[in-house]
Amino acid sequence: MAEIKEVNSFHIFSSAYVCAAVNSSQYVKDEKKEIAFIGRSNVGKSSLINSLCGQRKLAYVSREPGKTRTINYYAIQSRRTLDGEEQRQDWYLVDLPGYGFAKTTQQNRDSWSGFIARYMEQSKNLVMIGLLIDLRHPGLPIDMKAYEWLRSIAPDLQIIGTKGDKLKRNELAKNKRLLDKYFPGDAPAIAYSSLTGEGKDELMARIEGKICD
Ligand SMILES: Nc1nc2c(ncn2[C@@H]2O[C@H](COP(=O)(O)OP(=O)(O)O)[C@@H](O)[C@H]2O)c(=O)[nH]1
Ligand SMILES: [Mg+2]
Repeated sequence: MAEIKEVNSFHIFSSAYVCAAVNSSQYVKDEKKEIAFIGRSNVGKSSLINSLCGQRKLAYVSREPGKTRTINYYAIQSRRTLDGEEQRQDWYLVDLPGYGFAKTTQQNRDSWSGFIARYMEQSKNLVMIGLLIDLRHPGLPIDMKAYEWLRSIAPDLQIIGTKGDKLKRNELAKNKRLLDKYFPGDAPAIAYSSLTGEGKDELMARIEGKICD
């Protein structure tokens, strides 16, 4: 008989787009916890959000990435069964604007970091930031810079290596070790693939710890 995935484990059962904030007056402010994702444009952020939520088109994929600087909120409902009792959680997944456009000006960079910094300051219920890094390119200067900066202001940093399916097993293991070396987080890096779902259980377990405590 095929093994049945444990239905009692923590999982997302509902997700919906809420809004896109273009300035700090539009940040969502209520009592719900927030988990935010950040990374270089094209690193696989939208794909990760869709994969976590089990949806295909939840996260907006811009045809001109990097042009829209918005903070996108998704309302998430999750549940788990603990000691025979069902628990539900309401929280937000927050999609932060990508960084790393070679063509962008210093002024654009400053407005990007100001926007994110204001978000961090004002989001009292932000419990974790997922920093996405392409597993094929661990240690890019632009990611190192973002990491150094985030490390000083983020509440809890989880490094997520993306596009794991594009690497061979031994390369994957090697580059994951490099992520841990270059970007020490509050927990070890997670190797993720939105294509195969690899790393999803691990990331969900980490999110559970932040959302349910
Ligand atoms: N093979 C593979 N491709 C991916 C994965 N995640 C994202 N991509 C591809 O990378 C490109 C950028 O992804 P997207 O999620 O839009 O990146 P974003 O700009 O960070 O939101 C798209 O062509 C995706 O199909 C992954 O895990 N595996
Ligand atoms: Mg995106």
